[in-house]
Amino acid sequence: MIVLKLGGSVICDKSRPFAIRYTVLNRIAMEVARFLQEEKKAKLIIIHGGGSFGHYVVYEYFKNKGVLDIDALVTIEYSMLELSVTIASHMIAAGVPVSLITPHGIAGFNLDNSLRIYTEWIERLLEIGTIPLLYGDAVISRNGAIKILSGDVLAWELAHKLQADKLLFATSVDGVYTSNPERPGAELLSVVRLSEINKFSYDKSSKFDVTGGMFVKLKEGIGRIRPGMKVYIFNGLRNNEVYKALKDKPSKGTVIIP
Ligand code: IP8
Repeated sequence: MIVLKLGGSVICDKSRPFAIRYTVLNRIAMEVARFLQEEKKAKLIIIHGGGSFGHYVVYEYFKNKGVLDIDALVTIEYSMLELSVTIASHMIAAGVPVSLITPHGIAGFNLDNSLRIYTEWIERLLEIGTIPLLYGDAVISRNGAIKILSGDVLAWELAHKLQADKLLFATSVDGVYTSNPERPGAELLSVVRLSEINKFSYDKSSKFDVTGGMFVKLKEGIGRIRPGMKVYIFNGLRNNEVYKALKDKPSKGTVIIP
């Protein structure tokens, strides 16, 4: 089974609120469709990030109110659902039979901050041949606190719990760099060992990013990666790269190992 996480900065222009990159989305939908035509038995889950929808709304609530209240919860949920419906419609139009699942209905946090996801119906949906589509969302914890569940965390957790063979992170950069890739001297790493990630220094990926960008993507793998799970971080803005990663042949990128 494969878990594919489409980064929010791949499907959206994160420098502008509510801006979807329709051309990229179309292309990726076609690449996934091509893969599924070739690999008819493949089991795939797609997860997408908050892009300039979720991150922007959370950022605005924090800026104006300092906390996430019920109004924030339902507005974040709604804006993420809007983004996801657009992604679902492009996928379905390309022939990718996605089944859209709202994460706040099946996931939340325990009091110790561990994530709890009800996965039974995701597994059934996979078995009958649909492609479950989920996303980073606003969820609640057992004491009613409102929290942001990053799509990266969701991707790692589902890959771990459902024993995925492959976890693919399509991002807007070529992989993991030694520091923020916009800084001079940052070098692309072909392999990253999760036990060594504290060596790197990262800034947030953009002004609106509320879940921590690349560092969180890596950190959340600790304890969730298992030997034999192939984990790639690659550039989903490059043509055919999602297809190639699905086929196990990304042309450039970073392999993550325990
Ligand atoms: O972009 C964040 O998901 P991510 C989701 O995968 C929200 O970290 C609601 C900001």
